[in-house]
Amino acid sequence: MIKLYGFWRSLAAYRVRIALRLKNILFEETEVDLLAGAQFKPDFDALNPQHAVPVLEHEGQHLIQSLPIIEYLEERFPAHPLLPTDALGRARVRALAQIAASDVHPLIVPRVRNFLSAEMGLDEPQKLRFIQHWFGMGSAALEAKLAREAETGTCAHGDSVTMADVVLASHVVGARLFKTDLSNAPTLTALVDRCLAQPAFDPGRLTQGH
Ligand SMILES: N[C@@H](CCC(=O)N[C@@H](CS)C(=O)NCC(=O)O)C(=O)O
Repeated sequence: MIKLYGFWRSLAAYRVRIALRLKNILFEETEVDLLAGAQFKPDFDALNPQHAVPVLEHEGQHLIQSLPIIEYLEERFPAHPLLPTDALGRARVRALAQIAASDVHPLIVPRVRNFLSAEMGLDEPQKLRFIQHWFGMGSAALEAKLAREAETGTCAHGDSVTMADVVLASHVVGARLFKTDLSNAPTLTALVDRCLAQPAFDPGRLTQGH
């Protein structure tokens, strides 16, 4: 049985959960309470010295980083593909995914937010401004790409759900959690809202505040 080490408030674990569900892969989830500091305990450090979720356990191996985990699932469980068959398509899907997962999300994770308050002295409104700024920048770039490019369909790439939709869903759910104004990203929010209507994209408690 595949095991996902995740947390209800983790956008990165949410991405892997969506991919597992879209591929109909049975898994069990162990919660790593990030709010209680469980990511720093020795037993979790042994799994991921980066002290972050998700970690995916499969066949005795432990994989980290949501995008490589999704790519691994794609290779090991090819049914219900999350990547296009053509190289250009795969590059576009990966680029959309990385705008959100590699360029925006790392700026708003708990360790960065904690550093901003503990080391830089930012108060809550200042931290929120920082978070909304980066979600806004990423959303503007995603909107421009999605609105301009002919490859965009009812989903981010064509009319079938890909890894791009998985990651864009986590981006929009996160942006809304931090009350980012997304009114200038109608293409992005419309396609994510179509995804969120599917059971595989259920964000669970993620929408319940931060
Ligand atoms: N790039 C990583 C991000 C992993 C990450 O930072 N996860 C967050 C939760 S979304 C975490 O566990 N943070 C712990 C902390 O910041 O202390 C991925 O996509 O898996």
